Amino acid sequence: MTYILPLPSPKGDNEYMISEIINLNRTKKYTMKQLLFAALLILATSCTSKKEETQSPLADKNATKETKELHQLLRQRLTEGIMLGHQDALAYGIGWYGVSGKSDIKEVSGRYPAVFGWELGALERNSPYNLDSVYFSDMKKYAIQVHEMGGINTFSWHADNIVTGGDAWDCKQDSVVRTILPGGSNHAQFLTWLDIAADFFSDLKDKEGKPIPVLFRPFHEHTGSWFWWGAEQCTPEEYIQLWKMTFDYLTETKQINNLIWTYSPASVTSEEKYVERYPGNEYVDMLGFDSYLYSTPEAYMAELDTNLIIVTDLAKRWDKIPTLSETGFETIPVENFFTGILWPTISKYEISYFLLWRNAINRPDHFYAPYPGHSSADDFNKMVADKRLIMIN
Ligand code: BMA
Repeated sequence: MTYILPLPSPKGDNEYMISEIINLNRTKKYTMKQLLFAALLILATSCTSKKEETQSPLADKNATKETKELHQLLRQRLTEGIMLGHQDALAYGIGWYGVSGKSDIKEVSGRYPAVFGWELGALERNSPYNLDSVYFSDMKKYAIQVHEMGGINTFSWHADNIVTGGDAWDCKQDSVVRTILPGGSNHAQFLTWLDIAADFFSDLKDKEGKPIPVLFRPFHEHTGSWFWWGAEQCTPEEYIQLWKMTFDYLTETKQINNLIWTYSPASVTSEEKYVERYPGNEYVDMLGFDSYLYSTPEAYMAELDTNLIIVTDLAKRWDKIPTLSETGFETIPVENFFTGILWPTISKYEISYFLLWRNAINRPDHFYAPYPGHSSADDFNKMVADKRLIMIN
């Protein structure tokens, strides 16, 4: 005897998964045995998904309620649009530094970015300000301000080379990571650096004294070889150990449970390369990559496509959140960069945000967002008029 099985309504991934497994279609006929098997499978899968729903979707199983809520918001926003981000947006811009409420993007468009990038480099040496001259005391205030206005903070960390005392770009020798890992000569000292970072993160509190949830993007662009944690500076195993050690130390030993962990290699050419140094789904929440226009628009667009396909595919499979964690074209020397190159490429994908790098006050030709009077300002405003682009009023 055969039965016609109706196609499940396209709701959850579960149903898609089941339909893939039992190869359903509207007209195919099934035997009683096949139907029983399918029913059992549906039952088993729905039990699993119920169990998963009650568990934290975050890598940090002790993530605070607010961190889980931010994660949920990030997930939901994926279907609504893409958030615009800018590094150091409130700290300085072209021709100004530390003016309360000011932001180059706000000056140009009338709105703030939705994502604000901040940089921790130099925190580890107890400097009062970071390597881009932003006082950490101010950075904390900005991050709290961002949270209060409904924005999202993300932190990178160009930490110094612990072996030479040089900066993050000091790659003269290739054993820095090894010396930091357990048993290594700099392990204990590196943990004191993590203590300092933990203190910083635990100072980010809202008015009620609750920790503000933020994205953390350590050891980024590691598929390149320009930082001491880069591809030629350590093995994949060492990198993975470095990440896991940092994660475990901050989340467990230091109980810093307000971080959403963002994996962010430089752009790659294949999924295999993307995952080669991936610490694992239990250690990561967001899948990002950094990509800049360095050569031709065509090459950049192709690079974006390749990597956006990789992160969105993996994110679907692994239930992670995809993002373009850094991007831009230094000095924006073409007038249609935003509407002719960047936005048409990235808006084809469901990604969380894209972050334009900083408008440096200390390096004249180092800026990635327009400022009033810049030739790309009109083009930028055309881009941000798209309803799928999310900013803050
Ligand atoms: C780089 C440059 C540097 C800066 C560093 C950390 O991309 O912008 O000038 O010090 O990031 O923010």
